[in-house]
Amino acid sequence: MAEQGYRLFNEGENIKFKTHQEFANDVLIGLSQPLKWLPSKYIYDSQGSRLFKEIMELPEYYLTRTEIGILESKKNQIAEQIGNSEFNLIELGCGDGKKTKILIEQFLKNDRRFHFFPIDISEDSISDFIDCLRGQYPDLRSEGLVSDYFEGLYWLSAQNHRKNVVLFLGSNIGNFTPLKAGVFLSSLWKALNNGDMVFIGFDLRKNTDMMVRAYNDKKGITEAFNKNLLKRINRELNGNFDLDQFEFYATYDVVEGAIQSYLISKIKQEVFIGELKWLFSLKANEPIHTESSYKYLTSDIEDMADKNNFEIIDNYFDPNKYFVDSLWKVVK
Ligand code: AVJ
Repeated sequence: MAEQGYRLFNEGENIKFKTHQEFANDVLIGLSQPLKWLPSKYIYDSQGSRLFKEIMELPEYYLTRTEIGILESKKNQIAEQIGNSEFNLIELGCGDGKKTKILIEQFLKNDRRFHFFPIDISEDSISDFIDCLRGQYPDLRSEGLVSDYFEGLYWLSAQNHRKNVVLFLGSNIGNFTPLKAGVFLSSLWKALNNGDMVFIGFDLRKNTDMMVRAYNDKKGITEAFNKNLLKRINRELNGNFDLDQFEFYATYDVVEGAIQSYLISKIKQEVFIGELKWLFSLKANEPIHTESSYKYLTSDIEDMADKNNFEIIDNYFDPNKYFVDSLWKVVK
């Protein structure tokens, strides 16, 4: 196992250069469309991740608090459903770890034999997360994988034949369009073995006001979080966006079942992106789409599991049915 507690994939390849080129490319493509858009995954640089941590603590942002409540009250049941054999606990993306720690502590308490592998493309996030876990749980066997989700999963399956339990918490799946969520789930199924499990968090459809408020907090943290996309383009691609000339707007699309977030140009303006040597125009009141956060019906979740050959083992709801953590088994 690597000394520093994590394993780097793509060694020899310049991953930072590649990520930078992809960012430049995606910005050029997105902002060239008739309906301009930017991929939300680029919000999460160090500043964006810090802002997201603040969002998780906001009174309006019910998601994190609700999921923590579910994990706290169902952790015993969840541990039982996962079964008694030795397993790999794999987390896709490392959040702040608060939720993961609830499960890890439960498994340690029950003397379960497991190895923890967080997978994330950011070396800094993995390194911080592993340091924190090793400090807090000296008995935990853990190794971070700095890689693409699927690259990490395939590597793990080739390393050992333990059962895999994959965590994808926080309704992170909600950033994918239904089409992309389908591609993601079928890739996940392919990368796993018969009997492996996935544990996925879904934010459920509910009162529209409550959902809209969660993405329009009073302190303006969500606005800063979305605007971080422009800030990042300014810093990394030498852009000259004036953040004050954009209005943040997040609305619930009842038909799509998604919160759609936008940055709307307040004025007719031109923006120059130095690295792309590109000057482009925005009309007054023209939107840039920055994020979709899908909300689900329980029937959507059943359909997604069904379609992709997963069997639902159990659904863990909070008392208000705001959120669900769904435990699925791979059927091959
Ligand atoms: C991390 C994707 C689950 O969509 O609710 C929070 C991100 N965006 N506030 C979400 C987010 C605005 C969040 N996810």
